[in-house]
Amino acid sequence: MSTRFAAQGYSLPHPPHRLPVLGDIVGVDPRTPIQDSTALAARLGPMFERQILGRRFVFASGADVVGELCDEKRFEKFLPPGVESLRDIGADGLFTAYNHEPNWRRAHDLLRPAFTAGAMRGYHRIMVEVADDLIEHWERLSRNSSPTDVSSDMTKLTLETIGRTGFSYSFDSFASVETHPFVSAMVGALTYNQRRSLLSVPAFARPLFARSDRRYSRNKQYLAEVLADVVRTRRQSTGDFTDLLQIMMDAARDVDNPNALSEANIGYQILTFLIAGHETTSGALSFALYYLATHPEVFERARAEVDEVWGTGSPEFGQVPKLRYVRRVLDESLRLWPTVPAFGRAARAQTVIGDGYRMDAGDWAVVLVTALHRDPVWGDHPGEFDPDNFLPERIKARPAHVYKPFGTGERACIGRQFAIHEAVLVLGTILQRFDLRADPSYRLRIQERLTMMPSEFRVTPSTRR
Ligand code: MNH
Repeated sequence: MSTRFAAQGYSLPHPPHRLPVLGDIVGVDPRTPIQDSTALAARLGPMFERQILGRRFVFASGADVVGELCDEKRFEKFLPPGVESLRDIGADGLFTAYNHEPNWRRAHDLLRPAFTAGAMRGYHRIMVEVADDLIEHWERLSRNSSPTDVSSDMTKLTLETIGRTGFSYSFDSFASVETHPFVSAMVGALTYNQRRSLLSVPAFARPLFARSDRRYSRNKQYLAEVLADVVRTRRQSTGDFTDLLQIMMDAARDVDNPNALSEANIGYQILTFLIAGHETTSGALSFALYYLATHPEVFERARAEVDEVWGTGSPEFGQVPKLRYVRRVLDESLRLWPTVPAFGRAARAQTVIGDGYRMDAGDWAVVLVTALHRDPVWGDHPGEFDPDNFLPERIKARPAHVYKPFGTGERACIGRQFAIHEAVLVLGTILQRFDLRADPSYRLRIQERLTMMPSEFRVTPSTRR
């Protein structure tokens, strides 16, 4: 029996009966597991089993079965191997905590107030400042007609935003052409853990991996240094802070606070937020910009809305959610490329789902969100980009639980409002200021790391006259 699953209080999964099974595929490409499984879902149906390097996975992607898996009374969050492996970095931080770990509830209750719709008001000014840094950067590019890598710039922007809003800590991302070393260390560490979770290397073969093991230690060490610097910087500062870090530090000092977190756990939360708070939004912005740059009629309509609602000035807080069409562009981009492309669900007790699949207590399935978002409920051409899929009447006409970019239930994304406010603000700002030219021969390619990102998608921004 595998101890990693035992840690979540479960035995090894017994996949439901009568599922289409695809035997171990020799040529599993570790670079594209999500895209390959999404293609398989279209062939194999709403629920199927796949062996990946000797390990069984049950994938669910049909609207009906996913609807059932999202029933919180019968199912709960599960950490599939690729996510569980990230516990080496995130431990019992919010994202990677097991449901039964007390620090999950503590941190959730402690930080939840910092993520309400009202709390976004407090982040707005900083988000505008960071968007201004992007404008400055893109105006320089515009003067030289230089193309720029969109995912790389969006990563700078979102890392800056979570750093400054959550921790009053700047990475000075725009000061350098290069991606900040925090990002490379993070991507390296996450990828290493995920690959390692799929490929169980026997001890005798471990020396073959000595180099990547060493690189991993270095990356982990670097993440720990950034973490220490975030905390040290705060301890050395005077002034009134109200950010996530301060909420956690104040609670830790308050002996009466039932949600006080230990110093170690605060560290895991910091890393969790620095990672979860930027990588996902960066991908979402990059995909939205890809669709805007390649769909002129959508671009014009979105820009007309920005001109009408914002005019030429910097937006007030309340003007951001008024960009209804820009929001639909974002929603539709996250439909086609949900940047967190899968999440795990486990049965709380024995149950039957779909047309007679039995799941015992602890059996788990991976919801393949990319495939769910291409279910026939999305129409005859689910692969096509159409922001009007998110017109209110169309949303109402679809069943619940067919759109899940932010997960589901109690363990759904705590940063959803944050991400949406930031992304709509930034897309609006770009539409307001720049024309975008993409290489017409570019075909969307996707890099799968913890999340999905467009790969090598470049635009040349030019300042609007
Ligand atoms: Mn986020 C959980 C997607 C932005 C912080 N996030 C999740 C989950 C999904 C998700 C899906 C649930 C995963 C699971 O069930 O295993 N998150 C996104 C997407 C975006 C996003 C697609 C942007 C777009 N997330 C953000 C931002 C923050 C954040 C921004 C922080 C500022 N997310 C989290 C945290 C969790 C989470 C923390 C874990 C919540 C919990 O389990 O209590």
